[in-house]
This record gives sequence, structure tokens and C-alpha cells, in this order.
Amino acid sequence: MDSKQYIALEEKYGAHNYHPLDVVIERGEGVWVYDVDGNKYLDCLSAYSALNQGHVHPRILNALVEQAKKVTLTSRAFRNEQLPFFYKELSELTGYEMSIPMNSGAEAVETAIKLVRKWAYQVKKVPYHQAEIIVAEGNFHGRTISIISFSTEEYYKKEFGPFTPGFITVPYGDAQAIADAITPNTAAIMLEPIQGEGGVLIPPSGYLQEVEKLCKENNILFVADEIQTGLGRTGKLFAAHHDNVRPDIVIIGKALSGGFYPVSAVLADEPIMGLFQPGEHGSTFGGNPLGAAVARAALSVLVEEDLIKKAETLGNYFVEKLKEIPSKHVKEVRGKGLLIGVELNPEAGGARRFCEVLKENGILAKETHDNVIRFAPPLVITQETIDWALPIIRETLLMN
Ligand code: IF1
Repeated sequence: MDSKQYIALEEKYGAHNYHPLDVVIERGEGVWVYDVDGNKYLDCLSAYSALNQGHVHPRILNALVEQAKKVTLTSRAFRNEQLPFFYKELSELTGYEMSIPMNSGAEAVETAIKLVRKWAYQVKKVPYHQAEIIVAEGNFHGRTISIISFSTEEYYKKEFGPFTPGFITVPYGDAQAIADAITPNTAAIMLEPIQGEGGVLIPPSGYLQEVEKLCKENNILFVADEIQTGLGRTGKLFAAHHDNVRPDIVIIGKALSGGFYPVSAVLADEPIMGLFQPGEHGSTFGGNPLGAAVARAALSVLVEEDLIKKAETLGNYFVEKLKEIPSKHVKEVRGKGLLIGVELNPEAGGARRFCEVLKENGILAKETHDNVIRFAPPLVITQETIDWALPIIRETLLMN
């Protein structure tokens, strides 16, 4: 079978909720993927930063296989011998006292929302069912009904109402707008430290610190969605660390499992995380021993291979070299670590056509928001590989 036949099958039997590039991947290793027609590509998307450790990392694979042979799922009706170490190692790495394990990113965001509301009623004494959470325009936190309720992207929500109330939207990067939106019922401010889907938007420097200050002054929780930006992607463990802020609640997912398996978590200290009581929240698969074993290996790879530092140095290098490309199409190159966006001018005809050409030349990248090409390779990439990619990217950006 060639890729055309795979694509035909998929289009016939699968929901059409995506518009993928037509490359049918069969195998991955490190930063490389191979398609069913025998072509090799550099993965510059990393499954939206879920593959920080690279494809099929041998140590994570080994953890998965070995744990799968022992026990995969116990449910939380019983305890398992992996979860305690997952909790402990995650706490030691991140500096948060406690965590709660989930599966998808959206589930962890929902979990954080529940935790924030619980805190509002128990601790801040907001009247029941009046808690407000301030969120940013252009946010992306997932696809559940409650989460799309506060999306500002028409297309994500238009035909999916009615929506969950309790969310107030303010412009991203504007601390004064947050100050103006605060009421006695404000429970939290939830933000991405860099908006990934929004187009790799980096807020003005000082913004996150001002948000933190507003939260402290007004007895409000600061929630950072680090699902995409966290775990080394931007050259720090968390993107919030660039601004020396410590959010009250941090949400992680994606690279927490090195791309093997959905594992997400919400982190907080005991006075907040300790509020959940038995029966108030849970998930059949959340905290299962297979996921816990995989996540433990994924975290140890981040640390032992010094991937956070690599993201910083190679990211700086990559951005500098991209900036040197004299393309009339490029409006701005921006990024932190290996989360890089190349924004094209509106006249460039959209980022998609550039991604199609990159694909033909062995590089997989994805457009976001029509005019931004995102480059976010696995953090295990080397400078030699970046140097291999640069002329191809250069040629592509220099086309008409
Ligand atoms: C898709 C985007 C990226 C996220 C942040 C929560 C979630 C995500 C900051 C939800 C997920 C993904 C989902 C994926 C595409 C992708 C994406 F373009 F849509 F926005 F990365 F930029 N918070 N982002 O980025 O996590 O439930 O998916 O595990 O296909 O929808 P999830």
C-alpha cells in the first residue's frame, strides 16, 4: 500500500476533524520520522511539543515494555507501586508539594478549574457557584465544552454551545486589563506563559510578574497552562521561570510521557491540592502504573540528557539563523528555546503552502493561525541537524 491508499481509507472511515499534511508516518526515531513510501523527514512539530525527548526514546520504551509486562492498570480503587514515585519525583523536579495525575491536557485543565473553584468556595469564601476565572484572548487550553466555552476562536465553538459560565476574557499581555476585570469573586487567572496555538505569542516582559503581583494582592490563584511550554521546551523547566514567577498551579501534559502515552498532571502546594477530598475528582486511567512508569522515565531523560539546557542553546542558535534568512515573506521570527514561530506577511499566501514545500524537502512543520510556521523539533536535536535543515528552510522561505 502507498500513502494514497492509507489516506483514502482514513478519509472514508474516520471523522474529518483534521486537515493533516499528507504524509503517512510509519516509524520514528529521535528527531526523524519515516513514511510508508520510504521517505525520511525531520520532525519539526514534535506532536505539538509532546515529543521533547524524541521519538521512541529507548529508555522510555524500556520503561513502557517492562511495566506493561507487570501490571498496566489498577484503577485508583487500589494503590499501585509506581504512583508514589511518580508523585515524589515530579515534586522534587518541579518544587511543587503535590500533584494530581490525569491523561489528556484538556482533562488536566478541567481538573485545575475544579481545584480553583473548590479553593474559591473553601478558602476565599466566594459565594457558591459565583467563582470567576480570568482567561486571555487567543488562549488554547483544549477541546472540552467548558474549555471551549472561554475560547475566543469562533471556529472552535460556534456550533458547540451552550457553554459553561464563569470565565472572563481579557486581552493577552495586558496586566491592566486583568486588574480592571478583578472582582471579589475572582478565583484565578489562567494563562499560557507563551501562547502556542495563538501563534507562539510571547507576552511583553514583566507581564507575568505583574500578573503574579495582582494575584497576591487580590487573593487570586495564578494558574499557568504549561502543557505545551513546560518540561524544557522553552529552555527552562517551565516557561514561567524565564520571568522568575512561581504560579500557584501549573498544568502539564504532552512531554510528561515523552509522547508514548497520554499523561498529564496538575501541580500545586498542599494548601491548594490538599482541598480535593475522596470522590470529588478522578479518572479510570489517571495515575495508572503504566503511565506513571513512562512519565518517570520521560522526566529522568529530560534531566539526565540535559535537554532543558539544549533547548536554550540550540533554540537561540536556530532563531538567530532563521533571522538571517532575507525573505520578503517573513514578518517576524520569534521564540523561546525550541518553541519558534516564523510569522509571514499577510501577502505571503499563508503558511500552509510553505509547510507543503518543506514536507516535499524532508521537513515536517505545521502552520498555526494561517500565517505562522511553527518550528519545535524534539529537544534531542543536534546543531548538525539544524545546520542540515537551515538551507532547506532558507530555500523554502525564499521562493515566490
Ligand atoms: C489538537 C493547537 C498546539 C495546549 C495547551 C492544553 C492543551 C493543548 C497550551 C490540550 C493542546 C494541542 C492539541 C492539538 C493541537 C495542539 C495545539 F494548535 F491546537 F493549539 F499544541 F498548539 N493546553 N494543544 O497546547 O491538551 O487535551 O490535546 O492533550 O490536535 O487539538 P490535549
